[in-house]
Parts: sequence; structure tokens; C-alpha cells
Amino acid sequence: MPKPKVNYSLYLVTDSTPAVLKDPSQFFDIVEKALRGGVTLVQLREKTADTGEIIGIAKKLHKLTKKYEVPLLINDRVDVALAVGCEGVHIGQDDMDLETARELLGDDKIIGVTVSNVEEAIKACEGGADYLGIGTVYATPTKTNTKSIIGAAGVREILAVMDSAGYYEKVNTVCIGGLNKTNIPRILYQSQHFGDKPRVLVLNGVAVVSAIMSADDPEEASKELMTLVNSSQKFRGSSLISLRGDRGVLEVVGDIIKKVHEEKPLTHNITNLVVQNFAANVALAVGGSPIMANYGEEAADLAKLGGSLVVNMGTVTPEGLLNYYKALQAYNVAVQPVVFDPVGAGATSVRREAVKSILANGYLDVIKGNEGEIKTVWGSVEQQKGVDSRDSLTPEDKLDLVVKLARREQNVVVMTGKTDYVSDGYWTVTISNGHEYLGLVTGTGCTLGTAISVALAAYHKEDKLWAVVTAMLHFEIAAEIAAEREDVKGPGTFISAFLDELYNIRIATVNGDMKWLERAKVT
Ligand code: 3NM
Ligand code: MG
Repeated sequence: MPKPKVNYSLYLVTDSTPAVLKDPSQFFDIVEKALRGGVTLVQLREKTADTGEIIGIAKKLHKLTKKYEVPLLINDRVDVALAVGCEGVHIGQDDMDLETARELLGDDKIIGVTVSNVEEAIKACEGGADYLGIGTVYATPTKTNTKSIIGAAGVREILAVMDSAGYYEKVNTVCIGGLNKTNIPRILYQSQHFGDKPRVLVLNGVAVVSAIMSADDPEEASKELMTLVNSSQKFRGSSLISLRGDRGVLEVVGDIIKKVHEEKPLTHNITNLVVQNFAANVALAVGGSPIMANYGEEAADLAKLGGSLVVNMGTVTPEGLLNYYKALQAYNVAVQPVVFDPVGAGATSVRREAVKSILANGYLDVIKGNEGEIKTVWGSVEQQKGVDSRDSLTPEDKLDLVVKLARREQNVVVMTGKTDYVSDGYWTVTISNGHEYLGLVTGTGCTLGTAISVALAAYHKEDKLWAVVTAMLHFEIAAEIAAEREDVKGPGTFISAFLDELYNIRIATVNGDMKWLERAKVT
């Protein structure tokens, strides 16, 4: 019999201890709901029951998993797997050794091995493991005797070494430990390893216990997790940008603005009270449809409307933070883009902590900030003066920082300043447009985030980087044209002229007039 083909995307590991499974009578019901919700692999992990009892449970479970054509593996107990005739086993470092397990089970069974470091990983690969369960990624109450918490960096290191040793293509990988809908997008992005070759190494899936076993609705929970797994591995950086220098690429700017104009995409802003009105006006002028809704509970409904989210922490509060998390998760689940504006990130310890928890709570498609803010998001501890920007890095260092951060976060990072630096971790763009009046009017940085979110809503599936660059050119060139107008005498008259020119650029572009783009100072 050939080895069953396994889809490792969403791997349910069962647990019937009271801390995880509130009502033991629900055990099979929960697993069946999870199967209906789309889990692709099931492991029976039963650490306390007697052998006879485990075999009984395993037989019943195998009937169920077969109905959904999902393989069943048994934790640790090769004897139980043999008695039941299921598809394989999962063994920990303290369980039966791989060689013996393989001898007993034969080549047509699946054997997975728990590994938490490079040595264990290579040993398991050499021993013929079918997949590695890499963990413990994050601390979890489900397993308290974990050896080490390895985080995304630990997973990445294992993938890298598997690749150099020639096992990346042969042995599958899932990660485990503390995973749930708040961190699955993040771990899947961050565990990616960029090889020297233009290739990204990724996990085959994620394994969870409590995120499904303890869920109020295991079917819905499984569906959500599956959506996150499927949507989280698609970011491969910009494709269009490789044509840079070619006029054809600048034409894409026109396409994106036209698409915005036609679709009028929703931009949901959770933003600070200083800029709400101005940001809504900018969104309208560039062709978006703004909703300034700060209550996180509304996000699940709004996220289904195909728009984007701006999380702007300009006036952060404890309650506000919870709203950010809720909204962020809702947009991640709906696979709609999120722009994070870490306003004043380095100004206070509260904001520095807020940045960390926002990063840990979901995937951010774009992070936009000034130099100080981007440094803080990267993790540099440096006191920022209020929300103002400070220029201290050299252009090379700025570029280096946005590339590093974009690689770490697997997203697009924008560092604004007199020259703006943009990167998706592969490609970089610098933009030197704009006008000093932008610095004399409150909220222009924040509203740039909103403008980006509009272009992103329309074009994130095609090319996130280019959507961001388009919004920035539109925004900054409008500022230049406005500032040069004769009726503009200073920051006050600038505001209304700026809104006019945002609108004028859009209408001109829709009518095929792209003269404004000749001002683009892009490298
Ligand atoms: N193995 P939850 S962590 C079964 O690190 C198991 O090898 C781990 O539970 C390992 O998804 C773990 O509820 C428990 O955090 C994972
Ligand atoms: Mg384990």
C-alpha cells in the first residue's frame, strides 16, 4: 500500500484533559465538527487512559476521520496505531525511537517527530520522518512541560538547516504550541526563511490543540483557521516592480487609480480623534469610501465588505487597544488588508508595549511611520519627542531598516520623511515628492495611511507594493501641485487646495491625463 498523501495545512491534535476539553462527552462531536470545518489531519493524543480504552477511542475516531478522508495518527503509541490500522504515529523526543517505530510500522505509515532544535530536526530527517512537528512556538497552557519556546526565529532556523541539508523538499513541517487565530498569520509569515536562491521556505501547516478543542464553535474555528493558513502564504513581494524604470510600470499607477475610482473601496479607519474628519475627506478625494468606526465589534461585519482597515494608534487607550485587536483579527480572517500607523510609537512605554502587542495579534499588510516610529517597530528603544519625527539615520541605513522590517514582518514597510523609503523585503522604492506644507498641517502622515489603505483595498491582490507607491505618489504630488497654486497662501489654504488636487489627479487620470505623474521622483 502506498503511503497516504497528507495535507498538513491544519492539523488537529486532540486533548481530553479537563483544562482543554470542558465537557468530555463532547469529544467525538468536537472532532467531527473540526473535520466538517476542514481540518486536514488528526492526531489522537491521549496521555492518561489505559491501553484498552485508548484503542477503543482510536477505533471510533478512525471511523470518523475515514468518513472525511482525513488521516489519523496516534501520539506515542505505535501499538495502538497497529491495533487500529490507522495511518501512522507521532512521536516525541522521549517516546519510542524513530528507527524502531519505522520497523514496527513499515514504510507505508506516516511518522511525525516532535523537534525543538536544529539537531533534533536533522536527526529526525535522517531517520526518515515524514514530517516534523516543530515547537514549542509560543508558551501554551496545553503543554506545560515544554523544553523550550522557540518562536518564529527557531522555526526559521530549522527550515534553513533542513534546506541546506537537502531535506526541505522531502520532509514536511508543521509548527505547534500556543497557535490560534491571533498568531497563525504571523507565524506563517515570520517563519519563512529567505534562502540565497530567490526562494522562500515555508511551513506546510500548523498544529493546534486548544484553538479547536476549546472553541465555542469548533467547526467555525476550524474554518477560520483554515482560511488563515491558506491566505497566509501568498505574499511573495511585488512582481511588477521588477520592471522598474520602464514607463509601463508608471502606467500601473494609472490603472490602480482607475480601479479605485471604479470600485470606491471601503476604508475602515480606527484612528485618532485629531484626524478623523481630515482622513475621511482625503479618503473621499482619492476615491475611497471611508467609515470612521472605532468600535472593534463592528469590524467583523465591515471586513466582509471587501475594504481595508487602518489601525492608527495616535490616541491609544486601554479600550482602544482591544478594539485594534478585534478589528485586526476580523480583517485577517476576511483576508482584507490592514495598514498599521504606529503614531508616536516610541514616545511612551505604553505605546512601545502597544506596538508589540499589535504586532503579536495579527498580520499587518503595511506598516507606515516616520523614522522614529519605524525604529520602534523594529525594536530599537529610543525616546521619541512626542509624535514628531527625527532624522538621524543615513539614507543607506533607512533603506536597510525598511528592508529588514519588511522581511521580518513579510509585508510592505514605509518610512516617511523628506524622502520616503518603501520596501516589500525584496524591492525598494524611494520617493522624493511632497511639500513642506505637509509638515505644517496636522494629520497629513495619518491621512497618507488612509490614502494607502484605499489603493490597497482596490489592488492588494495584484500587488501590495505598487498599490502603496501609487497612493504615495498621488498624495505627495497633489501636495506639490496644491502648494504651488496662486490661491494658496499658507497651511490653511493649502488644506483645501490639497483636497482639491487629490480629487483633480484622480479625475484627470480617469480621463487618461497622466501629466501629473511626470513630477514623480522615484528610484
Ligand atoms: N506539543 P495548543 S506544544 C501537543 O511543543 C503539543 O511539541 C507541543 O497546544 C510541542 O495548541 C503542544 O493548545 C500543545 O497551544 C499545543
Ligand atoms: Mg508534541
